[in-house]
Amino acid sequence: MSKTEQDTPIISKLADGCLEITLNRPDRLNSFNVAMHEAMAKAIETAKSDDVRSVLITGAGRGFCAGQDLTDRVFSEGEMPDLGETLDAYYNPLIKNIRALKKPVICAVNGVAAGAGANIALACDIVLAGKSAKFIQAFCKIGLVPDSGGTYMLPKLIGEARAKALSLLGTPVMADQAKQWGMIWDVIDDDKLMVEAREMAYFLATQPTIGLGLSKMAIQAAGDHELAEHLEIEKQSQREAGRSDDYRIGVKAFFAKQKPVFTGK
Ligand code: T3D
Repeated sequence: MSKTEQDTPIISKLADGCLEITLNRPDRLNSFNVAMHEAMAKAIETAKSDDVRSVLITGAGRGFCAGQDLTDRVFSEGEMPDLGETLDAYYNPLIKNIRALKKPVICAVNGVAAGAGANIALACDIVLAGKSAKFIQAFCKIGLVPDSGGTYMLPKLIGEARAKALSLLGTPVMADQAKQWGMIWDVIDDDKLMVEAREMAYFLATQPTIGLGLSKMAIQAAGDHELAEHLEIEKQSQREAGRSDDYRIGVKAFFAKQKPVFTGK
């Protein structure tokens, strides 16, 4: 890591259509302060560009992210914080942006993911975790409520019973358990996590981006509609995908028995 990178709370690198975003405050387990939020917002803006066809989010050092930096939350007697302001300004836009990116977002959880850190990971499309990683809804330990989409995603992913127990007890969930419950996609040996996560992210950056983005959006919208209404959404999505260059490229390559070279258009 260069000297400049050491001093920057978010490292973002674009190569071959894949934007790799590294949370980089390892001494504080990559917890979020304002500077890191602002740098993250910039990285997510970059992710919206058509040049970016997949995104990989990970953390530097031994942790993924410990949520809010609590050193910024030591209040003087009588001071009454409005934590809704931070959610409005930073956490909520981040989660909405990750979900709205019309391209795959992979999260490589390289260590502990606590508080908002856990829920930022769960907002991503494909979550890979290192064997030693764990997920902690740490909010209850400090009198708060799971945010960053935690109370929305957890019941969807693992059901209400587990979501409530994790949120009320703050029990850590190890990577293997998270996979078994369907909270994440896969568990990888710690020393192979980044190799496999990059392999997946770079592969996805070569795939038909429009179709993948539409698939992501349709799946995310599924819970909001009746079947008939949702079939309409699929129809519209298929219409749009069918007009993409990559659809034509895919069909042509199929009949030519060749590997398709998708363009993301
Ligand atoms: O406030 C708002 O704006 C509302 C939004 C809230 C969103 C939230 O995320 S609230 C929840 C905040 N996060 C937490 O409550 C988690 C706090 N951290 C922990 O519980 C533990 O650190 C972990 C379970 C994550 C990891 O434990 P362990 O034993 O592996 O590491 P450690 O020794 O506790 O932490 C290592 C260092 O990181 C340590 O610093 P030191 O003693 O070496 O100088 C520790 O203080 C620091 N650290 C860890 N988490 C945070 C942190 N520093 C600031 N803020 C943190 N969240």
